[in-house]
Formats: sequence, C-alpha cells, structure tokens
Amino acid sequence: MAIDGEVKNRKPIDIEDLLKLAPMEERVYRMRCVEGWSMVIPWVGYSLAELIKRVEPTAKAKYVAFTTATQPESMIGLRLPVLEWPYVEGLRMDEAMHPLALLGFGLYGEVLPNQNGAPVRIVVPWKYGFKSIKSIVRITFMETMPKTSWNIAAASEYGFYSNVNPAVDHPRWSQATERRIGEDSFFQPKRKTLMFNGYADQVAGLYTGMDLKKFY
Ligand SMILES: Nc1nc2c(c(=O)[nH]1)N[C@H]1C(S)=C(S)[C@@H](COP(=O)(O)O)O[C@H]1N2
Ligand SMILES: [Mo]
Repeated sequence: MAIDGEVKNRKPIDIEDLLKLAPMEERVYRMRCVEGWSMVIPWVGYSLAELIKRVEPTAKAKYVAFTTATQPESMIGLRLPVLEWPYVEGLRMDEAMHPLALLGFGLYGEVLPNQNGAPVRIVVPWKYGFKSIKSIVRITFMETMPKTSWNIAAASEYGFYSNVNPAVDHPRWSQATERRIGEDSFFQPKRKTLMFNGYADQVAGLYTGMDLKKFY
C-alpha cells in the first residue's frame, strides 16, 4: 500500500507488515447502506489511527484520501461506467483518527473475501456504507478535502461527510428507516434509523457546531 502526501514516512507498507502493525480485534458493527439496507457484521482489524500514528502525518495534513485497486480482469464491475474508476474516498483527519474507524482485514473470523475488500479496507460505522472503501492500495494525506467517487457522480445526493442521519433525507428517498437484512418479511416493520447509525455517544462531538443538513 502506497503512503504519500503530507506525511513523514512516505514509503509503501506491504500487507505482511500491515497485518503485524497492531493486534487484531474482532468488532461487531452495524452497517447502514445509503440505499436503506442495514446489517450487523463482525469485522477483524484494528483502529485506522494505529497506522496513521505510525506514518506520522505532517501538521498540514487535514484529510486522508483512500484509493482502491484497479484490476478490471477480476473486478468485473470496472467494465461498466457506473463511476469514475478507481473508487476513491476520504475522511477528515479527526474522523480517521477516531478509535471506531477500523482498518479491516477480515470478517466472520476469516480473511476478507475479494468482494468485501481484500486485502484491506476501512469500516466507518457511523457513515453510510459507501464511505467504507474496499481494497485500498493508496493512502494520501492532504491539506484540502479529497474528491470522493459518489460525490463526483452526484454531488447533490452524496456529500463528503455522509454521516448516517435519519433527519436528512436523500433527495430521492427517506433515510428515516431501514431494512435489516435477515429480518426481511412482509410483516416485519422497518427499523428506525439511528443518528450516526447508533454511534452518536461516541462520534457526535466530531461535528459540534456543524449544520448537518448543509454538510450532508
Ligand atoms: N472500492 C470500493 N469500495 C466500496 C464500494 C465499491 O464499489 N468499491 N462500495 C461501497 C458501498 S456502496 C457499500 S454499501 C459497502 C459494502 O461493503 P460490502 O461489499 O463488504 O458489503 O462498500 C463500499 N465500499
Ligand atoms: Mo452501498
């Protein structure tokens, strides 16, 4: 994985070293997709902050940008012009340093399957699922806000922050409720979506004083 931009230790880190960088933990997180489904998933990994501390961002680094691998032979979705490829995402530095932001290597006690982001992804449980970028090959520390794939595709629908928020609807659908995968049936009422996906006690402080309707 390439490490570049506003950072002291700019040399690449290979996956063997990443796996040894901090002790692995199992963390059970809720995942809420922007399109209204949700799931509870046991991930394996450690806090993204562990890696960030190790590579020593400079004082100029205010954001962290992530880039996905481009392998059209195996990633057949890349053959379709759904988005500009590669998939890119980003976090503000304080979000990336939050202990709940996970650098993920596995799920259900096993190594990540390719489709879920092998060999390494992030999991940001208080944001819509598309922020949890998979198969990361580059982490870039930046002074300015990085571009993000869904924001490039439809800026009025997908903001940089994309925090789970039942009070801020998507322009084309409500975000007030969600369908929990596995509970699905005609008679099963939808669940109420929780502020910051239920992690408000931990993360609301990151957004004190921000208008979350404006910074969606
Ligand atoms: N590189 C990359 N990361 C991605 C996506 C993608 O298309 N490419 N999709 C996102 C979306 S929309 C969601 S909901 C989650 C889904 O994670 P999963 O495939 O492990 O369920 O991954 C996110 N990360
Ligand atoms: Mo999604």
